Amino acid sequence: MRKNRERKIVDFLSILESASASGYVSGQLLAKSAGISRSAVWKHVRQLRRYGYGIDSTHGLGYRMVSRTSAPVPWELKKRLKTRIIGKEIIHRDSRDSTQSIALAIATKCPEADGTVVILEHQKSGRGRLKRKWLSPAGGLWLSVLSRPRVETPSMTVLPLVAALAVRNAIVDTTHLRASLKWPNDVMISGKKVAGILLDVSAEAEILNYAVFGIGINANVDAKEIATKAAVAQEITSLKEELGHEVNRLELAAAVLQNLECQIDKFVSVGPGPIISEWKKNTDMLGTRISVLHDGNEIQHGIAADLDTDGALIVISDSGEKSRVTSGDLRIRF
Ligand code: BT5
Repeated sequence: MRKNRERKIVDFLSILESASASGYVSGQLLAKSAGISRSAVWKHVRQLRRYGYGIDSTHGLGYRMVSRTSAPVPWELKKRLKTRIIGKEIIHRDSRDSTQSIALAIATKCPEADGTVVILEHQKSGRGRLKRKWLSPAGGLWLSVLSRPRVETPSMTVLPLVAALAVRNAIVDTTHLRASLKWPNDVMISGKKVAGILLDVSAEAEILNYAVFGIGINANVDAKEIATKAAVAQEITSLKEELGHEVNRLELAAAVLQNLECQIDKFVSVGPGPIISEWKKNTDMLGTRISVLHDGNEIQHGIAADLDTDGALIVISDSGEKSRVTSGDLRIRF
């Protein structure tokens, strides 16, 4: 039903687009070319405007498309993707609870589904790690990707780093901002968090069944407003604030999906080595003093010395003792 509606709007869009190339097109002609009624033309125009297309309507002249959308709608996103698996199926909705719960439901219900992408314009109950809330107003890029990479369970711990690296690279490709990585799953700009990754996995015996990568990027949102509404534990920012103008979320989403597939493929074919070394090249935190927090309480501090081959953080305490940290949050100490 929904697929059918989407098909109709995409067909209408291509008719309007090609007619607009030579000026205004009358409602009557549009109706005739699309095989729909005049009132259906008006409904389609209203729908396309809601999706972010600029359509001018002038009495006596008709309609003309004046600008394309920058929203990550499936038909535009698919045109930009050169991926093999990720994004073959894209679900885009205005508002639901969380992209992660939708993608998880698909993962359990449809064992053949692989590469499915779920995007919401607004999440009513966005999730962070450890049952934390993730505020997700309109303007952000909130998406989940269902993936079934052939990896063995011991190397699963590297998956959050795979995704964080892909998101960092996508932000750099799209905005040219200087984005860096913070262990375990944050993307930072000027010391402030701009994006976070949530990973849910299911595994049987030694084999990963599926992974759902939840990706939240503060794209065109007001970070200060988010910070006052949520109990944010660290300074946050948005791409809009760092750039001084809005980012094209459609191009950003395409870059995220493209980079994610590329990093997953690399991980599956050559293992964690290249991921770990690229991650280390793109972080500012190695060599700095950090505190490791669990539930907001400091449990350890020292120098963030290195990243182990499984993605664990190696910390050297003041007394020179080396230890591995496999979970928690970090606070950089100055
Ligand atoms: C994360 O959690 O960083 C993972 C966030 C994943 C969100 C995506 S959106 C699409 C998908 N669907 C979901 O329901 N979730 C995923 P965590 O490491 O727990 O970070 C939470 C902390 O990040 C907060 O305490 C804040 O300090 C900070 N933060 C930054 N931007 C935020 C935002 N928009 N909302 C809430 N907290 C934010």
